[in-house]
Amino acid sequence: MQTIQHFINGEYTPSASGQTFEKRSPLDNRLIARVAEGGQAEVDAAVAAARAALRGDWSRMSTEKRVAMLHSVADEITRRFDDFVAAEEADTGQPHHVIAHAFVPRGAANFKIFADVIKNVATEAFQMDTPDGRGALNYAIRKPKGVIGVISPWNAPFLLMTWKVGPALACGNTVVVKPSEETPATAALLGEVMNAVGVPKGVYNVVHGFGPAAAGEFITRHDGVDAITFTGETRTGAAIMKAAADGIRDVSFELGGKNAGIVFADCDFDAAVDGIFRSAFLNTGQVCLGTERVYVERPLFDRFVQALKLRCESVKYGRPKDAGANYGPLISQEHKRKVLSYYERAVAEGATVVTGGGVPPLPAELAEGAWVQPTMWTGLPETATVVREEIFGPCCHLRPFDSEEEVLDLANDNRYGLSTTIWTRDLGRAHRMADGVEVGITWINSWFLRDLRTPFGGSKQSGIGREGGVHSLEFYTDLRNVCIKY
Ligand code: NAD
Ligand code: 6OD
Repeated sequence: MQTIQHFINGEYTPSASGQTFEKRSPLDNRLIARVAEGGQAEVDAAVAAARAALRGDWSRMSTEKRVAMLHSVADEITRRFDDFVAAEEADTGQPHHVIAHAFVPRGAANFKIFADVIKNVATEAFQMDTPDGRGALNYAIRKPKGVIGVISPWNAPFLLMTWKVGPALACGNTVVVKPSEETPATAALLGEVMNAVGVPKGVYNVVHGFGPAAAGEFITRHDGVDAITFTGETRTGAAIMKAAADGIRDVSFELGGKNAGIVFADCDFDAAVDGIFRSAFLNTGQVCLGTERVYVERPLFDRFVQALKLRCESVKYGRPKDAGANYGPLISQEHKRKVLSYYERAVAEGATVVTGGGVPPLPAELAEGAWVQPTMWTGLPETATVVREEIFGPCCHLRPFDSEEEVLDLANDNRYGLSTTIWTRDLGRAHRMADGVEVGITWINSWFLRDLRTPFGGSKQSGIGREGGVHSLEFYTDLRNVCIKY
């Protein structure tokens, strides 16, 4: 069994109290690690290390050297690729191909893209008239914001944590990371990478532990933390915003979603079935950008439901590296209970269960894992709980529609506004729909296709701010104006 420690000031360390918590495998509920449980003492130590590093070698390092160092971080992640894949597989139980082809390579890319952004970005300048006719020049400079608290979730742990750490470090900040208690492994492993490539001590710190009244909250309330970037549930975002308000700390939030998939009758049918299947069931439905509400134009509805059902019923359950396995467990027993309670609620509220709805039959060695079936419902009104609330599991409700106007109203009738995937061959309609949906990210005839230079974030209650490319600089730097009188 593994022991996972904090990474503070360049060193792996246990908690001062000696306290640990259990990490169990989602595959079979086996105990796989004991993780140091951080409290105020560890957060204080990590913040002190991060503040000291801000004044040390890190702040004196030229941009060119910092950029080169972040490229080295990415290269070292690639060199240690198998270790990162194994760590993520152990924490999440997701299929090898998802982790190896999508999640871990993004961890490396998250350092490279922001290193390149910072190398190439310009700032604005304005020449102005003055009463004496001589004029003045204004120009803006960007400085690191300081110590950034990074609080990340469990669903794509390495991708989502590095998506924040990459730009934070590229902009010259230092970080204190609190990974999800469900997925501590890759954040810990990244400490080895930082040391291997010579990132100064204290630049990257990790404190493991829980959220409310624990390490997570202590970071958000710490006077030595200048800003908080958070990915997770909308409810948690509200709690963090309250904590950050006391210190007037800036926040960047990527929050929940209840995303609509919209399929028009003129779509490429096979591509749409495949796209909606991936968007609803990849990572066992634990993707913030995933689709839990599917609207299909009426002439296609029955055929579409049958085709998606077939895909759901042909998933292969298994361990990450089992031959052919393409479907993993949920992250934990707690999340399994939550998702199954929504499955029961759907039936209680009158859903027709097209497929799934429970726990799959599994070999004895997986029986204790956090497995649930991919599930499809039809027949519910838009007011039903499973149509309104984010479930974050492998399930979706499907409903027919008759017009663009109707489906736009249906799609927008939700407090969330993260993403939409729209399937049509009509270019004009694609543009009209993209213009009308109230979300931060729209995909047409695709899903989760990412160009890391683009603005990424949620509208309505799905987030605050945009990250990606130069947009990340708005949060991770302090933009200051200098006015020079001629
Ligand atoms: P969560 O909000 O429960 O936890 C996220 C992190 O916050 C964890 O590290 C947790 O320990 C910490 N935390 C919890 N309470 C806290 C508090 N009071 N103060 C400080 N930290 C606290 O989310 P989760 O269950 O880990 O992740 C799933 C959620 O994340 C879903 O709602 C999903 O939509 C969302 N998500 C959003 C995006 C996005 O880009 N918009 C991406 C991934 C996940
Ligand atoms: O691609 C990204 O940058 C990103 N933040 C993805 C989020 C996935 C949510 O589960």
